[in-house]
Amino acid sequence: GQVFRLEDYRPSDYHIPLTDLTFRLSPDSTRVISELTIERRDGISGTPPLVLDGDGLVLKRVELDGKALAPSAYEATPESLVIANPPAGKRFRLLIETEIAPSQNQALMGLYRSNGVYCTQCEAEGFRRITYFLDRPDILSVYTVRIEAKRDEAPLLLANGNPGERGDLGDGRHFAVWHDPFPKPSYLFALVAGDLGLVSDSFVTASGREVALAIYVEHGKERLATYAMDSLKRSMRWDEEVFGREYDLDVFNIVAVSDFNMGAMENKGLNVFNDKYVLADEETATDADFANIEAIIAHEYFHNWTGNRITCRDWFQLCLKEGLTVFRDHEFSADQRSRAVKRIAEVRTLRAHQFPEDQGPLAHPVRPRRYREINNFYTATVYEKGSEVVRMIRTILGADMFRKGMDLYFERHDGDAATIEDFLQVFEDASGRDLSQFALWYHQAGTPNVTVAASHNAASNEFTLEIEQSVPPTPSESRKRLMHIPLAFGLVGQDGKDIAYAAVDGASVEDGVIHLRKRRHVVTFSGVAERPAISLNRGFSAPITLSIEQKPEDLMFLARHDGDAFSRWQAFNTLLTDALIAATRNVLGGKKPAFAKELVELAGIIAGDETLEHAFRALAISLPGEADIARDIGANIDPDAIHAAREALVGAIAETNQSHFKALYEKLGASGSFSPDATSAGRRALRNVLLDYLSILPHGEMLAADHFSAATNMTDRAAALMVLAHRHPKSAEAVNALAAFEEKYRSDALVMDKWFQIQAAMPGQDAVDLVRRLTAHPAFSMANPNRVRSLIGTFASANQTGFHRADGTGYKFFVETVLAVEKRNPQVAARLATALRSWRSLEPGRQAKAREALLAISAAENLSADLRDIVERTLA
Ligand code: HT7
Ligand code: ZN
Repeated sequence: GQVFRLEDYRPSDYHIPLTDLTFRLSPDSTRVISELTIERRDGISGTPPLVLDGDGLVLKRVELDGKALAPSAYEATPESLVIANPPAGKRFRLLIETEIAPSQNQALMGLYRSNGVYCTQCEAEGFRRITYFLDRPDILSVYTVRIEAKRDEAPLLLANGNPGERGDLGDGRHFAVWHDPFPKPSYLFALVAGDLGLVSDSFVTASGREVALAIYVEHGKERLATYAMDSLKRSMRWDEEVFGREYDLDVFNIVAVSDFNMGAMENKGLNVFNDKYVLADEETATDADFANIEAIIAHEYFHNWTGNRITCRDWFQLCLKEGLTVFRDHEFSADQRSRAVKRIAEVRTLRAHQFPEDQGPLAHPVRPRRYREINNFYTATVYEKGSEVVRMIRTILGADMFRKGMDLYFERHDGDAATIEDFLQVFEDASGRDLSQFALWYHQAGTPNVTVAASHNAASNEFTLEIEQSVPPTPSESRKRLMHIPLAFGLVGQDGKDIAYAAVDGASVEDGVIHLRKRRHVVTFSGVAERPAISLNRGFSAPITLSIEQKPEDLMFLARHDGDAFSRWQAFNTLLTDALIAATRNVLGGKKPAFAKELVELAGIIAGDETLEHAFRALAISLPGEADIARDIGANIDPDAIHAAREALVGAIAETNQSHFKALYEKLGASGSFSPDATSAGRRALRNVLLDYLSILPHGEMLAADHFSAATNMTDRAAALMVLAHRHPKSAEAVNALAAFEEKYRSDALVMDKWFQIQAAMPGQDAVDLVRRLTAHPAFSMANPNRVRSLIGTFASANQTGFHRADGTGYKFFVETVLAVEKRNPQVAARLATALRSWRSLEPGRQAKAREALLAISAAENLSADLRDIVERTLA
């Protein structure tokens, strides 16, 4: 396939200042009439050919300046429309009529139907599946859209911008016109037409303008959009208060659809959402679902300024909008909830998804330099590491200077299709600082490692850190340059307080941050009388791995006393990880895993520490997952040994803290009335982690069954079901609970996704047969991305022992399924296939079988560009 390169970027010869679209909607044959005002770019000499992008299009008519174009004057294929000799004048009008079949569109890109609702998804290159266009993000156009449809089939007609004229067409058809005054790229185009229920509200902006808010959902589900609406209003206020950004249209519409390739889409004034991230009540959604809804509603809303008003010059700049918008939604959630707990959750996600990407064959810079399939670059690196890079800019500049830089960005680039260079420049200009070395975070792939050795000289009252940075090689980047790494730190004294030091030598240290720029720094703090415990990378100030020899007693101390909540969590997590790695070694050596008494007792102390938030305690005592342990072991992975080691530690902690945990579990008791707020959710989280521990003890299945039947919300019910299914799969309690859940929720697709997920993650040999059987369940469908991700995606990415079964049957099933999904939806299939990206870390037997599976996919006939790209890079 074709390779696209950053250095090949050229501005287009033509612009499209105005785009007028008419849609005559019909499921099998929709007509799209596009009337474009086209302008030659200043400075272009002659009349270069006009080459418009298409994808699977059928051309019906083409006119130039009101006259039919002679067949010899253009060349149309499904993939392009070329006009060899456009008019010599500066401006001309081109009319293009295409025919498309939304009902046949299973890839869910372009115009398709979800549950009878017409909807669109145009990012990244879906607009070219609707009409021929300069389908690239630097072509900004003002759109006017007229939609015509049968009134009974589609009483609701929506597009971007503000509503205009509407009326009857006779014949049972009607029309509506929408106008979006803000020039936008084609990827932000959207249209929705169907019969949907409405939740409406309004918002008055800081400058006093009233905005009509609407969320459209399936009829009868309006009540379930309450939390989403509340999240939207809080997001709008927050962006005014924290970034000085106001909303700019008269209306803001959100539509929830049940077939969607990703989470949601920020189309100007008309966000389209996967209904999973809109619909929630306590009966059907977990606390995690509520938190996700809040975060994704905010994320898409924040795109209005970071993505829409200022968009990307080309797709290499994707992180310009995505990394920045993730940073903004992280900050929003931190302000709405507990900042410390939010930060820990972010870091866990980054390590679980981005670190394996950065450390495997699919590694790429936050701003990639080449791609074959842009859909495969909506990655954890672009999004999550992209957000970490913005966070580091704030750490380096400080909050005030960062805000000045952001203000300058909005002022200077409003209406632009911008680049990462533009973004970095505003911070340099606002602060006067040089960010050229820092810019490597955008350009260089791989997770930097920082090695630290500490020593204390009691005679001279000096404390010294020897720090070294290295960046491991990644595909096509064997030699790496030195990075600017902002390392937040504290020296913690015996009273638990940070020690003040007199002076520093060897690196620049500002406001508790060591700025590493060289390969090696020897940093000496003077005036340090007692040996401190060193707390490093506080708040996870840089997305790195740290290698530091720390005494277990120092980590124990930091786990109790570090003034930085993130580092306190990290200290205990490091102790748990070290213990689990040692236990895995024991299992592999045929020995029984053993754990330090102090460690298992400390879990009990943290669980009961009333000075800490419940949610923090829940996170702290949750053991690293099997995939986390595998990642930290790094090579020669045997998932069965890891599973056995982890279960042994669960057992050891549960036994030692049995009565304490039981009392705490009782005390936390079932709640009264439900609230999705962070404090209530934290209480439930702690109680459910305690249930997980207690369930491993004798009669644990009975406790879990009681928890299941007493549950008054989905958080508790799903937690109990998971404990039963994973820890006591053969028990009557598990069988009954799974059946009861299925019976109760069989007609609620989003709740059934939880039922699929729980079973897909059941550890052990039997999972593959179970998952295969479940693909025939009436609630499952290979055509729906949410179902596929819940059952197949969970099995492949969250079931270490089941998927990586030593005999390779997990992989065989995976190959069949990925290829079946690919026939309909290449994008979803390609994403599924990334589950094998860490195959080289497996032990040799599994490694060989995983490789065979990847080869089997790559040998399949008519492989899509999406899947081929992932599989070939994974094998390379
Ligand atoms: N910007 C949106 C990305 C997206 C997307 C990309 C490719 C294919 C389908 C898609 N749906 C949404 C989502 C976001 O980051 O806000
Ligand atoms: Zn986004």
